[in-house]
Amino acid sequence: MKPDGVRRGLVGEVIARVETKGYSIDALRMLNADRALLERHYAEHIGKPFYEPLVEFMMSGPIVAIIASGNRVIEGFRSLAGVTDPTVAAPGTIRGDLARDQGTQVVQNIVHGSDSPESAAREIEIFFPK
Ligand code: DAT
Ligand code: MG
Repeated sequence: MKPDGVRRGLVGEVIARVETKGYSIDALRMLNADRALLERHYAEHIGKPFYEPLVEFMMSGPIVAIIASGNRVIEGFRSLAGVTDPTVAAPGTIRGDLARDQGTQVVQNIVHGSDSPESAAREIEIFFPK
């Protein structure tokens, strides 16, 4: 969960959607991400025009890192989340129901979701270091 979701009191709502879908919540951690952590997390976006606003936004308040599990959970969570742009994310999705364009340089869209088993493993290591 990104800072906008936490600020708006939507942590419970998002977790409920994940649990209601049938996935398990295996770990939860609230934290304030720093630049070094976000540089690792968003390495693929370094150099893009929205990278710096994205990092600033992600440092603007606490976030909640969650490990969820279940068959095809990566695909299933991305479906629950909806597409990146909340204006066009389908109603019924987290982004479609709970977010909108705020006129900011970076899209504020409540949640991040890993996009492959490899990125999930990498991101779990970043947010839940051994
Ligand atoms: P997603 O979060 O749907 O996986 P992404 O990995 O392409 O999307 O981008 C990461 C975040 O960066 C995204 O949630 C919001 C922001 N973002 C992506 N593309 C953007 C754009 N064209 N303009 C502004 N912000 C953008
Ligand atoms: Mg992504």
